[in-house]
Amino acid sequence: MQNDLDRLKNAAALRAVAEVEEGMVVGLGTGSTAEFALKALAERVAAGLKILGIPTSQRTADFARRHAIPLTDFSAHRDIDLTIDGADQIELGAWHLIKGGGGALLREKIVASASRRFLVIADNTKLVPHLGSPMKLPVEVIPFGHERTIPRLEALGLQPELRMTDSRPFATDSGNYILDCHIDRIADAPRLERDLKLTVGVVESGLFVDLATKIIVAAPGDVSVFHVPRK
Ligand code: A5P
Repeated sequence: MQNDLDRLKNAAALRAVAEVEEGMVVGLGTGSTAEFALKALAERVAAGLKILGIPTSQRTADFARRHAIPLTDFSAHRDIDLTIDGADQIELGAWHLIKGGGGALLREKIVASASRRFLVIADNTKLVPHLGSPMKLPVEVIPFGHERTIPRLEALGLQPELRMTDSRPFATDSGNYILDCHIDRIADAPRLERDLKLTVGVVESGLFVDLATKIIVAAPGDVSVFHVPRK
């Protein structure tokens, strides 16, 4: 049974999957919204559509295999035609994103950056005037010396907290840790992204700046599509 939020996620997902065409290499996102897109894509594949998917996480790879979506990787295809993924927050107007609530931000960013078109799908609760609290910014860090990375992030105005699962640090698909960083309001996302990229110990941040090319947001009774020109 779908609840109201699921219906919105599904509506956004269906709108995005309608853009997938025969022969495409498709980036497959991670998370509950992306899984609605995977199910819709699987139905089109079962009906004869020929595509190849590049998953953004082990979880998505497993889901895609269970739903008979054929997979490929960067050794065979360096460029992705179109990627469909969710987001934790979407900044209205600037269209920067926070991603990584599911811990897949590193592969998600590699896949999004390799994509000609990056479609972000969400329900309208994800749309915010400014990125930041109450959503924390996930930052993937190397486990070695992460205790030293924490104060470097604090110096950038963040309040990092090591993500835990079953009383142990959460490990990403690449074996790294996640620091979930509280910040009241991200006033300048491109600058924070640059600062994070220059921080020793940081692998990747969950800030997705100037990556989305289309934002699809479902609200009750209405799906809005925002086109974002690439800079
Ligand atoms: C996974 O790491 C995330 O970037 C997800 O895309 C994001 O957390 C959105 O997930 P939901 O669609 O489950 O809200």
